[in-house]
Amino acid sequence: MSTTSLVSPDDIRDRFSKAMSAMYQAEVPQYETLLKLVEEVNRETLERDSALAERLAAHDELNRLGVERHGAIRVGTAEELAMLRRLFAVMGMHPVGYYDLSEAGVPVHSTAFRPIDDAGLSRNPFRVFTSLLRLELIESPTLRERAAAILAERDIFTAGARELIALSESQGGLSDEQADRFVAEALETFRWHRNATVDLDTYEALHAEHRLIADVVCFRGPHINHLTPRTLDIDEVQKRMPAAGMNAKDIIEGPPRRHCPILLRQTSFKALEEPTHFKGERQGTHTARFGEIEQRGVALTGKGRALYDRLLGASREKTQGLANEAHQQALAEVFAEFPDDEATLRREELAFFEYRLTDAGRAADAGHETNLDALIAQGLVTARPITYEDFLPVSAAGIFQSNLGGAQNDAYAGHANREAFEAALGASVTDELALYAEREAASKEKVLKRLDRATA
Ligand code: OOG
Ligand code: NI
Repeated sequence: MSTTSLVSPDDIRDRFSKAMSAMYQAEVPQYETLLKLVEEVNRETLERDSALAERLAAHDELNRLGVERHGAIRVGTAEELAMLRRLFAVMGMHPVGYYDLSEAGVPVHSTAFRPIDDAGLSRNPFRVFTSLLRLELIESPTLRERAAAILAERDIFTAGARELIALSESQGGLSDEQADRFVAEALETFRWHRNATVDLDTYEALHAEHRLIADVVCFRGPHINHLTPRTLDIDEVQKRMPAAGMNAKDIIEGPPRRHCPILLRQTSFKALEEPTHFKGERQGTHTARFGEIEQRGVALTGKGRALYDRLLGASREKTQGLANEAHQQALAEVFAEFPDDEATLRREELAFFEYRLTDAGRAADAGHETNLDALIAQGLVTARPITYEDFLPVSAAGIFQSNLGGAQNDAYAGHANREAFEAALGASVTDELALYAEREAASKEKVLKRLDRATA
């Protein structure tokens, strides 16, 4: 087969993320309401703040804003995780980052499947936060074995999905028609099933150990548990959620509101109680699915991240038990120590930037200047913040907990095990910091090379 007839993985991901969003809107009508609210606030924000609109347009962020989102799933076995890795690879999504949630009392560890190159990110940055249940952390051997036996019986992939994944691997991609079939088949894995695979007693026993275990073990597949559009003003969306009929999470996770946004701020509407049919003709309910919103800022370097982690830790006591507004206020006071202008963030190497030549830079025939600060001062080069494309473990734990009724088990803590996760995945996860650093370094090199040629 000639390669020209294959569609790009970016294109398949774009189709898949749209199909997933349509499915979730049909399954969870509140998510549709959330999308409308986010669109409305984004529109108002861009109208009010033309500088922001111009910046986003110049950074190719405006065109992806409407399609940008992430989702999350939870799987039960190494085989499921390894197959998902192959499924996501068809769409140009690769495992980035390792997140240990045991630290926060949730018995999972996770990665994010996402595009990694610039072109893929700007086309559609769809990411899926994927967690693997850690049965080994369940204390009761009977319950552990019962859960493992139930999981061993299910196949979360359709035969069609398995075939198309293998086909994509052997021919190096999919044709247009195969891609459409792949999207339809892959979607089946993430669909909600109102029929549990177990009886109510089993469900309740697993639920009593941890609500998340029941969520992963008792259903036919890893239903998508939320989708998350990107907002330009998370404080405003949080404020408007109740009037739109949504039960908003108590506080916004992540850093406070800032002039130069950093990393990621997130909030959600709480999971809905949904009627569920159990074996033995028993009716019950299950609470798992919710909607989330996120506001993204610049990616931080290791140094910036250490400062973020330290300040977040320092804020914990001061924000404990506060309602969102007071919480944000207290957080902002602690974060006053974090520089809030692009020049300082760059100079102190707290955040990652991408360097580009300005029009003047492209026309330059000035000397052999290699100092980027000097080139910026001369107006030949600009530095723009690189958007953070990943997740935050403390925030993720907050999102998990608010949707698990605050369930937390401290006995799970202290069990980070990246090697075990990678063994289950069948691959190593890419270090997210290295990706941003490479992008920054490559942009620097390109700019200096161009100037060097211009001045040679
Ligand atoms: C995942 C929660 C984490 C995020 O945005 O940090 C997450 C889950 O509840 O399965 O999605
Ligand atoms: Ni999320």
